[in-house]
Parts: sequence; structure tokens; C-alpha cells
Amino acid sequence: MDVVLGSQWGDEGKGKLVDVLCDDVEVCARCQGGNNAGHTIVVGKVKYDFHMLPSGLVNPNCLNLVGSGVVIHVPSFFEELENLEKKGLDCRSRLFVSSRAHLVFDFHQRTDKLKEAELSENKKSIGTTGKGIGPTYSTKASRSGIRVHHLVSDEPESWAEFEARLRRLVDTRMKRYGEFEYDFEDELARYKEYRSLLKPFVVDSVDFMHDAIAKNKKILVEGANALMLDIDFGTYPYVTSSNTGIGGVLTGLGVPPKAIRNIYGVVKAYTTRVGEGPFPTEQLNDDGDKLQTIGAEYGVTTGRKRRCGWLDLVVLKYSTLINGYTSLNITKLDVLDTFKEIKVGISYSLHGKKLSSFPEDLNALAKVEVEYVTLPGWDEDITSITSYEDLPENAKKYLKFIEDFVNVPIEWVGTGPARSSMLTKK
Ligand code: 2SA
Ligand code: GDP
Ligand code: MG
Repeated sequence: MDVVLGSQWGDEGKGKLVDVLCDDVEVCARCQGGNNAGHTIVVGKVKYDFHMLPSGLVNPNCLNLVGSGVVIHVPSFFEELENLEKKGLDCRSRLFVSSRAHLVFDFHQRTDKLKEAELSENKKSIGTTGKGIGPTYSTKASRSGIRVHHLVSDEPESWAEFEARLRRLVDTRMKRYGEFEYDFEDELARYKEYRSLLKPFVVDSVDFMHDAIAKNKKILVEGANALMLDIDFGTYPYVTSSNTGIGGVLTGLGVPPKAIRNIYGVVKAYTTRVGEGPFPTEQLNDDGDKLQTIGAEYGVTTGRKRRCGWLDLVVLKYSTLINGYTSLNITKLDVLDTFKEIKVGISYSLHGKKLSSFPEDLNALAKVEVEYVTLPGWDEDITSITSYEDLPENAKKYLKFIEDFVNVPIEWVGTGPARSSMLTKK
């Protein structure tokens, strides 16, 4: 089993690597997150946007699992499925959903926005996607959540229990946020229909994964979001609500660590972040604007402009310590083509003293001074280059600098959005 993980603040281009690797993968599994994630995959002239469904669906021979650690908004699940079908993908027989995954309801999405509005009064909003991710993981952790099996169970008492659980959940949220607009009966009626619609997709994902492992199937796990958004190791509280690092693979799929072979870290050649929170190498200047424009840095889910800055190797080193990458995919190198000089953050200082580790305290992180090295650009269009050896010398030096700094080999380099724009370095 191999794993693809985001090493920065997301949108590194994980979806594209998953698509490239899925050429000969038999099972592709999502382990955490929900439809807050967004991956764009470009195959020929067709552009696919994925949110909650695994990117392995693009490959017609690949089975796809939405694992137990994922949170599922059922209407969005079907909407995404139908959109992929409209683009010609035959998905239904290859898509499976864990019975243990938690459900996101419309009231979770409503309260996500209400909480953000509350926080914004003190200028402390997180900048969530508004997809109900935080509220759903909260109800999961407080043991009042509703899982897929609660919805689809055939036990005669299950529907009444589902209704009671949902009512209790809505009542507690109304107590917390006041009487927000929400049509309980309408939501309940819709779920009565979703029951039979969702059922054919539902599996015991522990059996599903362990059967695939026992049969030695080629499995790829697709991480969503990224390490710096991890609920434990990211820039808390400006994070998402799941474990986006390697830990989330184990807890989200119910597989043992020894089943994992390669851990691929996806690293954008610069850094982006959507939403609020500290970002030490952010460039609020022409360089940042240029990265944003050339990189077409807009959120796939919300359309928000992504904040942009230089590559931060302090972040990448921290991320490597936690996730243990066996190799890296540097993506969007082509976006740097026209920069005369490229900066890379290599250390942080606080009050004049170099820090030995990534600060957990956001007051400290907000004040760090970043030490940069400046590397020469290559001033050449690399988008039509087809082999790693043919990259300009300065581009190779840039890559070597990253490799040496984090001591992890680079295996792939992205030079454009298309599936074919991926150089392999062996
Ligand atoms: P949430 O909605 O509770 O998970 O938001 C919490 C924080 O996590 C960030 N987050 C993301 N950051 C980058 N990309 C994400 N996916 C979309 C994309 C985002 C979009 O691929 O572009 O379209 O805006 C993603 N999802 C969550 C979020 O910005 C908050 O900082
Ligand atoms: P993910 O969430 O990590 O899968 O990444 P996203 O799909 O949200 O964002 C990455 C964006 O960059 C997508 O629009 C991709 O099509 C695009 N992309 C991926 N790799 C490359 C690359 O090497 N060069 C360029 N120019 N674009 C890329
Ligand atoms: Mg994304």
C-alpha cells in the first residue's frame, strides 16, 4: 500500500499524482476529510473536479473507497458522482463507502457558517470552506454523530433511531446557536430516499481493505488537505478537523502501519494557503501576485484566491519528520519559469534567536523572521520538456537544494497541469 500526502497547506497537486499513479493501481482509498477538499485532474481536454470521491475513479480499472475517516454529505456525494458520470466516467460499480463513515447534514453546514460569523466578530474566523467539516468531526468526537450504517441498517428499529438521533442533534445545535433556519422534516424526508440510494455503495471497509491487502492488490491512499492543516500538528486552530498526516491513514482506514510501503509527499515548488492563519513565507507583494496569477491559484471548492509565498523548507522539514516521506513529488515547477531569482525559506528566528523546531504557538509563529536563500531562476519555459535530464541547470539546482535540505529523494517533477506533464527522476 502506498500513500500520497500533502506536505504544506494543501492544493499541492495531490490529485494529479494520484491520477498518474492510478494507471496500475487496483484500489484507491480516501481516509479523511470530506468535500472541503478539491482536486483538479486534467486528462486530455477533460478537466475533472473531485471533492469527496477518490481520484482513482478516473482510471476505469480502479476500485475506489470512501473510508471510515471521511465525513460524507450525501447530497454532495451524489452530485459529485453525477457530474463525473456526465463527463463520461463509469463510476457506480467501482465506488464503495465505509459503513463507519460519519454523515454531514445540512445543519452541520449551517452551523459551520454560524460559528465562522461568531468568530469573525473578534477577527478570529478560520476561513473554513463552509462544508460542515468541523461541526461533523465535533459531533463524531462527542459521540453524538450519525454514521452511514445508522442510515442504511435493515434492523426494524433503525429508522426510528436515526430520526431520534437527528432530532437530538438538531435540538442541541439550536440550543447553542439559536433557532436558525432549518427544515427538519424536509431533511428527514430526503434521507428516507437516500437510504436505498446509498445502500448499494456501502461496505464494511475493514473487510474491504484487508481483503485487498490479503490479495496483494496494489492500493493507493489519497490524502486530502495537508499536514499543516492537521488537527494535531498543523497551525492550530487554523486547521481542518481531521488528521491529515500519516496518522489519519491508519485511523481512517483501519489498516496496520506495516501495510504501508511508500509515503509520497507532494510539495508545491512555492507555497499557498487558503483561509486564515499564519504563513511565514507569504509574499504580500508583486512576487506573491505573480505566483497567484501564473499558478492560477483559486480554491477548487470555494473559488477563493489562494495566498501565495516562497517555498518554506522549515515547514517541509517538519512535515517530513511527521509523515516520513519516502520520496517527493515537486509540483508546479513551471510556475517559477519567469522568476529571475527564487527565494526559499530555510530557518526561523524569534527575538534574534534561531528556532530549532517549528513553533506550536501562533503568537510566536506570527513574529518569526524567515531566513531565505536566493537561488537563480532559469528563465525558460519548461512546460514542453519531456525528461528530467533536459530541465535547465538552475531548475535542477533548485530541486537538488530541496532534496539535500530535507534529505528525501525527489521522484517526480510537475511541469504543467496535464497528466503527461510529469517528469520522473530516478
Ligand atoms: P474546513 O472547511 O473546516 O476544512 O476548513 C478549515 C481550514 O482548512 C482549509 N482547507 C483547505 N485548504 C486548502 N484547500 C482546500 N480545499 C479546497 C481547494 C479549498 C477551496 O482544493 O482549493 O476551494 O477553498 C481546503 N479545505 C479546507 C481551509 O481553508 C481552512 O483554513
Ligand atoms: P490537490 O488538492 O493537492 O489535489 O491540488 P488542487 O487540484 O487543489 O490544486 C492543484 C492545481 O494545480 C490544479 O489546478 C492542478 O491541475 C494544477 N497542477 C498540478 N500539477 C501542476 C503542475 O505541475 N503545473 C501546473 N502549472 N499546474 C499543476
Ligand atoms: Mg485542493
